[in-house]
Amino acid sequence: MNQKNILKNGLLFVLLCLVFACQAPKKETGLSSIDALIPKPQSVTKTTGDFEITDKTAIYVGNGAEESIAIASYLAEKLKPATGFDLPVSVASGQPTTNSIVLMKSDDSQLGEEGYELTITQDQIKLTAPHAAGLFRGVQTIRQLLPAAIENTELQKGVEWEIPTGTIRDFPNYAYRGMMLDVARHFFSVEDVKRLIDEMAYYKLNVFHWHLSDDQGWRIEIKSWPNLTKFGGSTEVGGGKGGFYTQEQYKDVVKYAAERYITVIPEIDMPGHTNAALASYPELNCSEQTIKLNPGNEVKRKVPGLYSGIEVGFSTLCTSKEITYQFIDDVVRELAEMTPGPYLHIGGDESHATKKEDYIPFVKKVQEIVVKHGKKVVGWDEIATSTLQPNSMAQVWAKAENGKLAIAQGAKLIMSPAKKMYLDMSYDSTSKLGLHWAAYIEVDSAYAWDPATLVKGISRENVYGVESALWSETIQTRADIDYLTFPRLPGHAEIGWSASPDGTEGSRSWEEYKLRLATFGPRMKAMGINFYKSKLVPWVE
Ligand code: TNX
Repeated sequence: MNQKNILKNGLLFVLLCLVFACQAPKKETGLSSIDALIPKPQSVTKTTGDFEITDKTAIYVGNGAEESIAIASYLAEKLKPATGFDLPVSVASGQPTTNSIVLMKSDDSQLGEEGYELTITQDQIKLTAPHAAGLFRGVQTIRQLLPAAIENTELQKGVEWEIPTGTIRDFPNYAYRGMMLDVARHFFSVEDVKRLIDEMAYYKLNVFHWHLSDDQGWRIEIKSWPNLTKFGGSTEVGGGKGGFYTQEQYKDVVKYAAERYITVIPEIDMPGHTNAALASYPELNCSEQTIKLNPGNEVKRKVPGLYSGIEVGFSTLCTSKEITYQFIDDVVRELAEMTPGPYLHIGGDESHATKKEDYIPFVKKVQEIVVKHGKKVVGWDEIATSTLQPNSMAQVWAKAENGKLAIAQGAKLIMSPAKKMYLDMSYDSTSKLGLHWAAYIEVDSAYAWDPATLVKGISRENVYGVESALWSETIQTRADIDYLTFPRLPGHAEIGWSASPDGTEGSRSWEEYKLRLATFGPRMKAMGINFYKSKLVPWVE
């Protein structure tokens, strides 16, 4: 054949393939579940066959540790509604054999704090991990290996609850994989927060960052400063009634998260983003404030009123008053007392109303207060313009330069670049929810990048982890949270958990990932998640 003919035949072949593919019936199931896991495990070895969960399946824990029993019971509970099976959980005496799911602690320390190994044969599922957190992460893999119908809350008849056989060995790339929810711009109930925590757990996230205060609302009860919630908690963006969490509710959420091996990091944003506090306690203001709501619309008054707009950067605590630090000390003390996790987030972003020469010593002082109360500091990237405490971390959202300042001080970074990880950015110009000051973020753009190569001068060893951020100016309901969060969060979860094939942006393949994500359509649907049905994803029906 001459060159022309080769070209002609090649073209014909491509054309035929295209026509054929167009006419092929839509695949119903997409990839096998073991090929579709999100986040992608470090290693998967498939064998042929299936393990089937039946009403005779028993769950065993290999040793009596209370935590393992709790995780096994969590699994049984997750399996119950759709299958109708009430699988017994018990401590194994001897070697459990056929038709069993076994959870066991191992001394495979290579797997680290959250790693696990899953060995599935036709007779048995064996989940082992050196720590309880690993067993819990492995249970999420078991859920994802089952048919999507497993996530229904109603009984599903006629489904074979099969899991493909093979071995999965898995552990996270980054130690910190978080999500932030802003409950200040709009308030969300304890129930909504718990649901989000459940959704995070499914994708193996391990940090819930709770943005508890801002200009529009103060959402956490502080017993020594009761007006914060009494006044500051009484509104939200758009003028709705707002709300706040009692300390009991806060502790309940912390416990709920801990049962899912998720650490809560509470944030009190300061010195800016503090209008709700300033309106609640006049003494936190400097004598007179110029409140800039819009350029050309400047108001001078002693104490600001409550605020329900969405402008940023107009408020500041009075950094020169002693009472301000008494206030912060009390807030940090009460928060630290009910937060078992190691970190408190001090905000520090967009303090445009604070003079630079006041901001720098302020951030330094606040870190000292946090450390005095036994916690480490996380703050938005701006805090790196001050002197950081040895264990403080900077969360890079806007300025990579600030990230580099933090690195130069020996600090680690949490990567939340707004152009990639801000879940409040709209998908495209037709999206009805969200803002777009940083970017429109379609599902592919949220996924195909790498935190260790995004910015020159910030590399793998500087990055402690990644965090998705959901600001709530434009969202009010659980369905709204879902819509902006899904399906971008699974992609972010993978960026945090799964090492990108060769550490470069290009090696995280959207073309490969989108086929896996497509199989999560039915899963999200079964979970009742109001996700955005991006046209870029070949959703499985
Ligand atoms: C910037 S990100 C903010 C928030 C807004 C958000 C809206 C950051 C540290 N500050 O106050 O809610 O943009 O996208």
